[in-house]
Amino acid sequence: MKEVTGNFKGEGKRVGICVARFNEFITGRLLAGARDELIRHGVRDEDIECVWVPGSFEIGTVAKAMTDKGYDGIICLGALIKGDTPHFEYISASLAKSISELGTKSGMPVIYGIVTAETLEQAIERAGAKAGNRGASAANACLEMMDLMTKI
Ligand code: DLZ
Repeated sequence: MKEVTGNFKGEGKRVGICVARFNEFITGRLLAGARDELIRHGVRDEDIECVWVPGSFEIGTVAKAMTDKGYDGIICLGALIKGDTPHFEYISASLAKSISELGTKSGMPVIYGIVTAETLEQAIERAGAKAGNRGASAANACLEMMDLMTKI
């Protein structure tokens, strides 16, 4: 049986990161985690481009515009924290759908690195504390997918 797998090799790759400024206390840490992971796997810092958007709601629009800018992969980073408004429900469902559609329509890796949390404490846990760093794991998925897409 022939198996096709992606390796975590970032040499020569260009990566675009679309990150939400809302909840920047969390998203700044996701960005740091993603950047560190990409660099440790061979992506050059100058080949990483980060575009800040106001909030997670805007990620889909900007990530779409980024799909034809010559990146090998795009990572979307945001933090949706459940509050007293229904924003969380509206945005989280539509964002997951639009990021997934961007990947299927463009044929390039578009990675979902959105923290969805009930509380600020939960979000902190996923931004570099006891539950890891969602930005770093999104970068890993991006590295694997960028390599995989060159093989299939
Ligand atoms: C308005 C809003 C709220 C209440 N909560 C969040 C959130 O938890 N995470 C996030 O990334 N953005 C939030 N926003 C901002 C919206 O995503 C958007 O930027 C504004 O509604 C402007 O369109």
